[in-house]
Amino acid sequence: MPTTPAASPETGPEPRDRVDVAPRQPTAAELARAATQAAGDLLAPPAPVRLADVVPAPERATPDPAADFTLPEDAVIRVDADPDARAVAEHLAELLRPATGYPVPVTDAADAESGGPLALTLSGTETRTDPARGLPGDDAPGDEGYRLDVTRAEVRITADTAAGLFHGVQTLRQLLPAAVESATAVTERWVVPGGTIVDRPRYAYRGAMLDVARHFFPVEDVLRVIDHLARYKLNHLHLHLTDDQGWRIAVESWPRLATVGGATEVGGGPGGHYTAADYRRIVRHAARRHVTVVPEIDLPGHTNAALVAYPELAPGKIAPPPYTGTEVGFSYVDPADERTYEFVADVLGEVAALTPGPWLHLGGDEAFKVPADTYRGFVERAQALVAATGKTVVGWHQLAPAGHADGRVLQWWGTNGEDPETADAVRRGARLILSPGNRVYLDMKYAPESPIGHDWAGLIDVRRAYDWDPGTHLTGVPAEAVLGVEAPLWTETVTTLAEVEFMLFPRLPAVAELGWSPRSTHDWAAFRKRLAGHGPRWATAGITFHPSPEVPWPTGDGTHAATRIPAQRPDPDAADTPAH
Ligand code: TNX
Repeated sequence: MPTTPAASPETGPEPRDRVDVAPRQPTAAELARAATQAAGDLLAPPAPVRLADVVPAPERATPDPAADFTLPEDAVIRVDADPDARAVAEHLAELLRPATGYPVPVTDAADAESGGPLALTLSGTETRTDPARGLPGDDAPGDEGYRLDVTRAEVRITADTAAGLFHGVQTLRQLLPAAVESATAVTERWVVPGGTIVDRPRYAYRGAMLDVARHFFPVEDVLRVIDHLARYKLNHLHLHLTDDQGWRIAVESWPRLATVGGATEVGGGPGGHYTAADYRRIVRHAARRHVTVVPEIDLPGHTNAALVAYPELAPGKIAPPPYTGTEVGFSYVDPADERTYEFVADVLGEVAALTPGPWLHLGGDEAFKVPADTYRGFVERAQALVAATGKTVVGWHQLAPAGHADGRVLQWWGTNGEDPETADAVRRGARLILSPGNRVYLDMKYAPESPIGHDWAGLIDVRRAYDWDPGTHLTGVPAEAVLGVEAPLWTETVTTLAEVEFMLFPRLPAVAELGWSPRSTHDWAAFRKRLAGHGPRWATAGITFHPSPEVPWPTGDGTHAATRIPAQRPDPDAADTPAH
């Protein structure tokens, strides 16, 4: 892999070029697209991939340079006759066919003789169900782990579960040349580096959040975001479905929530909402990629859109005007009216029924106008209504002062690693998802000149997103209480899929590595080099990304891409969302 970093990890990145501001301000989409295109142009033809180049870093990788595998044109994928495993094999075939142009048929074990040289094997459920083993032992892959063996003769992925096979497939994808990301056939030697990877996640919950309320994103955009998560072994997509500016999920018993409450967004655009069928499509696409959807209905605050649709829910019973600005904390549903709890029960019941995953996110943030005691009472009733649906409560850490509910999970988004109230809730049984605002808030700008984003939690470039430890981050919280990490993307300033991608890449893979890789692999200097090899993959896949100066992207003439960060001038023809 070419590594010609101009900056050492000790001294940090070189200062960026000054960017002149054009007299006509280009749109954010134009800027993001132009920056990415220029970054793509700077990327040299990638060098061969090494077994240790995978992101997130595997638990163990043992290269065998004598065992490189080359994919033959007549390759067949052989898989166990299990429907979920078979679906993973089909997924692998779909990944391989466009760029290789090979037919890549899938066959199950019944006619194994004819299959190979790609094999996906369920090692049997015995490692999970054998009571003597209990939790995954030293080598057991567990619910999501896998083993990948690459020899000259074959590539074999073995796991206890289809999820494990799926993660193994994502690893294999990264071990193929970057050209595998091409949507059309290319001539390439499809070499996979020889050796063995044994891998499993550090945390069970690894997620990202998309705010579809501030700006609405159509189903297709959400599906593509799910694909991005899956690439990096993230397994939860949290959808922030409701806020002051829009209500995005159809609720049959309260139809005006979507039809009226959904018809607005930040900046005055038309908004939109997901029908039950749309939402099911999202959930299905996610499930096929072993991603669980976590729906959030934000209560009792962040509810202006609901109040516009149903003034009876408003304190004072007067409809507020629709809101398309970006302030927070002014709205709330009337906690003193029993009708509010009927509304909460109806909405949570319908959303729960549409959602196969175990979680319902109650929001709970920034209800500034609700007095503390009233807020606690409201949350305790809402938590009970979640329990009545059979789901487990997730909520922003503002829920902490309310009584514990069985299994409840708090999502911490503070910025200083100190929060006695949250630590106390953990002592009472809560587990935590860590989303520290100053580390993983993907709506923060990378740098002062970033075309979109906020900076209230600071500027977050790749190193800042990567270089912290979820296990020790919050004072007074034991490592065992941490269920995982999640990177939220709020969309007050984010309006298109290209802008979503610009904010996700390259920070999302950094957060994914915190969630998946053992702490022993954590190493910024090594990570930035591994990550650099992904630039050509994103460029090939048409994924918009921020060409961070902290990452030694491979360049044609051996210079560091950061020294040539493009002046962020738009290419007038490049404002569209990239095709994929
Ligand atoms: C805080 S974080 C919010 C959101 C905003 C975000 C902007 C949280 C739970 N609430 O309502 O969109 O800041 O960065």
